[in-house]
Amino acid sequence: MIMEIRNIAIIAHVDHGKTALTDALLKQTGMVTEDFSMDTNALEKERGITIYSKNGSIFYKNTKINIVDTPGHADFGSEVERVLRSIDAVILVVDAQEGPMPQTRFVLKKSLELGLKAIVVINKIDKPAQRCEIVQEEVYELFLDLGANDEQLDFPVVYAIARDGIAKVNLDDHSTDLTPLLEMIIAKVEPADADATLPLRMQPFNLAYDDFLGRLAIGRIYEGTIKVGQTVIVKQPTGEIRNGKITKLFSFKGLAREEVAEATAGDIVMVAGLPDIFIGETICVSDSQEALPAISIDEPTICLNFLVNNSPFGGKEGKLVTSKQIKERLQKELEVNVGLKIDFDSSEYFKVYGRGELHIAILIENMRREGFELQVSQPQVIIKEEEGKKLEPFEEVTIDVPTLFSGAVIEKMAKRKGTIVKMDQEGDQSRIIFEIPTRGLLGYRGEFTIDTRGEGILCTRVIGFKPYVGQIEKKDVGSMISMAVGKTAAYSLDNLQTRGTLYIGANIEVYEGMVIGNVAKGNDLTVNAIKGKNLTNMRASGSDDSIRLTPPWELSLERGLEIMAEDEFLEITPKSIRLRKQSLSEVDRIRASRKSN
Ligand SMILES: Nc1nc2c(ncn2[C@@H]2O[C@H](COP(=O)(O)OP(=O)(O)OP(=O)(O)O)[C@@H](O)[C@H]2O)c(=O)[nH]1
Ligand SMILES: [Mg+2]
Repeated sequence: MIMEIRNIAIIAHVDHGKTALTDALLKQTGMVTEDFSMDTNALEKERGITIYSKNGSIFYKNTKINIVDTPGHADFGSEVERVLRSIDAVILVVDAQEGPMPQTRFVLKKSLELGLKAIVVINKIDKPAQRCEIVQEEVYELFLDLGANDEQLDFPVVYAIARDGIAKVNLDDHSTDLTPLLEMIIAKVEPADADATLPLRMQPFNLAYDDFLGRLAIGRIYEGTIKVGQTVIVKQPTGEIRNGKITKLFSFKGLAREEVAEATAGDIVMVAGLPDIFIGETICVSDSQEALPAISIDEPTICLNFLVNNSPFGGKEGKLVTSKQIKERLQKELEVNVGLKIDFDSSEYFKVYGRGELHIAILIENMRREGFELQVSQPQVIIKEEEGKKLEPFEEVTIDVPTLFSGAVIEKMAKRKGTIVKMDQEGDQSRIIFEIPTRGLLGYRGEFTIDTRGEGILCTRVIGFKPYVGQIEKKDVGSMISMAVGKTAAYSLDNLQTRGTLYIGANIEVYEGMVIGNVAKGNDLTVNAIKGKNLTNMRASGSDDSIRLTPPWELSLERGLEIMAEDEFLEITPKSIRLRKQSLSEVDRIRASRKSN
């Protein structure tokens, strides 16, 4: 018997509870055990965020519901975009306190444009500061604002405590599980359009890899039936074709893949046997069939260079260090990371284009965990030229802060060429929306956290390219650079820490040209950090042991990317993150700066 199929994606702003909801749906339908979470990747677990879209399925009342959980962070927007074409409706989760946020708008806009209908889940209704009614109103306005048609505007609403696996249709209903949401899905999401009699057309939206089977494509069958052993044609959106053969076929049961002999239109399945299959291509059976519309993904906004680590400490800590190894790894990444672009033309570096600092940072973090060593240059925004005019990407930044700190935020944002679009105050909390060139925003997050004592929330959304705004002055600290090779001495650091913030503590190996801290006032400063107390001078008071250093502000990958200057490289190894000048000796630096002026 063929079951009815419903295909849905869960979308929302970051942290509004998509994964909690997906997990609870899987648990309550008996697909996974109690302590399971869809955030299975090591980095996802560590950071408590979703990075990759993932799909699974549940069975309810003789219906198979394929569910795609998506990430909410703006940098992973392409992970959402690529799945939206393959599903029939979205569950839009909105936090009952925060209301619609920038990424709510982004993902809803993409969904509405594709003609998808939504079920709105107002989540976290257990929060003491929930504002369910107002939030519901705001969601309606957002739909209107984004040009939803009448059918889309008529969205059903479910209230939820996703964390506890509870959903209800009316706020004062009594409910102990997600049945009301499941019923809503069955009632409101149309069964997958499934004409099994037509010739096969299937489109992958995700790729996976298996040591034995090679590349796997996860996609939706739009028409027809797919069978193991079948000869197929792969058609690119441009019309080019190649031949292939399906060697294995899997359907999803919970998160497990279940080998099947055939699958029919409407379902989401995984196929093996097409070693060069790519996202957005069409798997079909005859050249006369039209390719399915391409899956469109927004353009990257920032870029930086990846290069071999040629620092004096290069090659000591990693096992994959050559240009060839880095190139192969980046080529592999391109197959699965649809928001990424890479230019391999230069012989000295690979130019990597991404959707934001976190998008790039996750790639680098994965690489260092695999044993790679590399250097990267400062992230730069992508400047376009259109009709002789220079254009740069702009972002809308939504900031929630205690009103006490709003002055400091406005001042800093103005300096970085941000302008206020809207300002609201509720109690002693303020929400300020700015428009700012991405270039101005780069490097601001760290300062924002300090300026708002960690109590502010900042989220962004790329709004497109606008005329270039000219020079932006934002860096008012210089770099403190080691002039010597050796181990840092507490005695020297004790003096140096009065000049700025140190990135390293005592007894750390440094090299000439390595950046060991910043200088609060003024330009770069070359220093000696390895000089110990002069031991022959017996009258010198105090010993190294009595020196109490302020704990260093240690560089993480993201901090490094954020604070690094244009003439620096961030050196990344499985064990260390170091910042260095591109020119290691002071003489070379002076020469280089003369040349560029
Ligand atoms: N109070 C409360 N907390 C919840 C609820 N649902 C989820 N949370 C918490 O909210 C946090 C974020 O939940 P996630 O499910 O990871 O959010 P997400 O939308 O998947 O986040 P990203 O995938 O990173 O965008 C977690 O700490 C959850 O425990 C809820 O109904 N009430
Ligand atoms: Mg999640």
